[in-house]
Amino acid sequence: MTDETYMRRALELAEKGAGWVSPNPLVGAVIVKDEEIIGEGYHERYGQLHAERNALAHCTKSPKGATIYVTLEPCCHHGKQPPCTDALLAAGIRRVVIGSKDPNPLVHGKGIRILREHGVEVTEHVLEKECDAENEVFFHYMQTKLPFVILKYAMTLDGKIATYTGASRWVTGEAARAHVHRMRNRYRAIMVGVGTVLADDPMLTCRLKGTENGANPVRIICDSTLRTPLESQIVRSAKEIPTILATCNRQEAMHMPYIEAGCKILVTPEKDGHVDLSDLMQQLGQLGIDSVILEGGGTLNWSALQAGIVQKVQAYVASKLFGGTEAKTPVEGQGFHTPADAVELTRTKITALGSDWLIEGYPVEN
Ligand code: AOF
Ligand code: ZN
Repeated sequence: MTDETYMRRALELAEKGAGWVSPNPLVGAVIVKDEEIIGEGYHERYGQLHAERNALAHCTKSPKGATIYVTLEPCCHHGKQPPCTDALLAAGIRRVVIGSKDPNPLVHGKGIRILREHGVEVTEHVLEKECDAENEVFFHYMQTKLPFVILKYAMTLDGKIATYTGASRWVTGEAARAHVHRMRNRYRAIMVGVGTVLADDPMLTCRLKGTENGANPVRIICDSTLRTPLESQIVRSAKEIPTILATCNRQEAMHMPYIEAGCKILVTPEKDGHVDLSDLMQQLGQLGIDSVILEGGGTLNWSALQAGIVQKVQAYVASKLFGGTEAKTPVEGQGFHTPADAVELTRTKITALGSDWLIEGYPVEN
C-alpha cells in the first residue's frame, strides 16, 4: 500500500463530515502500523473532536510508532478543541503524512514545525490537490472571511429554466434532483430572490432519500422592499429552520412581523435598486456562514455575476428542449456586450446523473 492509498481512505472519511462541521474543515485521519490500519476517524461535528483524536480513540492497538495519514495539517492551537499535535506526540506517533497545509493563520505550517521539532517525520503534499479541493469552501472562507458562493441552476439543452408558462417542475430527472439535495446538506445556506418565493412558495429544505439525515441549509431571501408574504411556507417555518431576509427596507415597523415569526433581517445599502450582494456577503461571513448555494432567478444570478461574488457554477443540464422566446433562462439582466466580456469558467468537469448532466466550473477572475 502506498501513502496515496491511505490518504485516499482519509479523504473518504473526511467527506462523511460534509454538512456537519461548517465553518470548520472536513478532515479525515487513518493510523497505520505494520501495513495495517489500526484506527480511523474524521471530524464529525462542529465543536467536537478533531479527526486525529477520533482516529486515536478508535485504535485497536497501541499507536506507538505508527504513521498517521491526515488530510489537513494537524492543528497546534487551543480552539474549541485542544491541539492535535499534543495528542499525536503523547501517543508516540512516529510519522505524520499530510495532504493540505492548514490555511488558518493560527496553524499554517506551525503544526508541521512542532511535530518535526519533536523528532516526528513529516511528509507533506500527499494528494494535496484532492485534499485542497475537498476543503475549497474552508480555504476560501478562511482566506477572505466571505462565503463560497455556488451559482446553481437546472436548464434544458436549449438553455431554459422553465417553459414559457413558467412551469419548472421538473427540468431534470430524479438523479439530478437527489444530487441537489446532497448539495443542500453540504453547503451552509441557500439563497433565492423574493420572486421565487412569490412564484413557487418553496421550503428550500434538504430532503435526502432513505435513512440519510440531512442538515437543512440556512435560507436567505433577497427582498429589497420586503414583499415576502408572512404566510409563505418559509416564514411560517422560520422558528424551526434558520431564515434570513436581506433587504434595503430600513423601516423597523416593517421588520417586526418577520422577526416575530423567527426570521433574521439583514439590511444592506441599495445597489441598482436591489440588495447590495457584496455587502450582504460580508454580513453573512461575519455570521459564520461559509458557503451559499445561489438558486436565484435570472436577475439575481446576473447581479451576483456582476458583483463578482460567485466562486463556482453548477449547471444541471437536462437532455430535453423547452423552446419559447419568453421561456426564462438562467442568467438574464442586460448581459455582456461582447463575447470577449463573458464570464469564463476554468477547471470544468462534467458528470452524468441519470439522463442529465452536471457541468461545474470556476469563474476566471478578471
Ligand atoms: C485538525 N483536525 O479535524 C480539524 C482541524 O475550534 P476548533 O478547536 O474545532 O478548531 C478549529 C480549527 O482547527 C480550524 O479552523 C482548523 O484550523 C483546525 N481544524 N484541524 O487538525 C481537524 N477540524
Ligand atoms: Zn486539531
